[in-house]
Amino acid sequence: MKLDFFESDREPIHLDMIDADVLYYPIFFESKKADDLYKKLLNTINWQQDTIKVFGKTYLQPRLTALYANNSNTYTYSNVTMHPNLFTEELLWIKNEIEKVCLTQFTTCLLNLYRNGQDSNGWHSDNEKELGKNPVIASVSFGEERRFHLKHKAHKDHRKTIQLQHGSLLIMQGTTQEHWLHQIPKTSKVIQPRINLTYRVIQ
Ligand SMILES: O=C(O)CCC(=O)C(=O)O
Ligand SMILES: [Mn+2]
Repeated sequence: MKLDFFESDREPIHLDMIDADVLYYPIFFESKKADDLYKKLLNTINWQQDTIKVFGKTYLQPRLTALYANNSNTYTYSNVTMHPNLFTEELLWIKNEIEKVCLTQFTTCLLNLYRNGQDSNGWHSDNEKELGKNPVIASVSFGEERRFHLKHKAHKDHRKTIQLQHGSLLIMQGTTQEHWLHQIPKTSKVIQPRINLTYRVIQ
């Protein structure tokens, strides 16, 4: 019997962080599968660019986003309310793969498309009320590698940087969102697009 591609080799790295529980699987999807998913998502997702309000001023969000779910529950952050599309076949397949290691039944996927190095995601926690306390956030990356920064809210010298590689999975759970912020900074390098999927539970 042929086993599913290296399912048994999926090994996470536990990040050494206080007040947090963060796991990183550098190779969660093998590279050919990751290439196929990247192309399919880039071309079929209903990408949108929302206007956000920061300190009373409106800006175009510095990336494209989309919301998919198996229910019709909306998700509101930075004064933007997103309405979900129904999960596509690929998003359901990925959800099923990550649920093998997460023990969480995700309802929703928020997608980000960083078109180039000028696209970014500012410091924030995933702490919206829809997510409840101590949410499990499963974050999948395809395409260009980008730096992911984490910093502790109270201990400013506690910082982490991870290069989120093509086909990787990062899981943030426990008290991570309560105590830490994260961001994807801009880069002046000329780079290719990156797609990020964060699976969440929105009741
Ligand atoms: O692009 C990423 O890796 C992070 C995305 C993120 O933090 C979010 O959408 O809340
Ligand atoms: Mn986030």
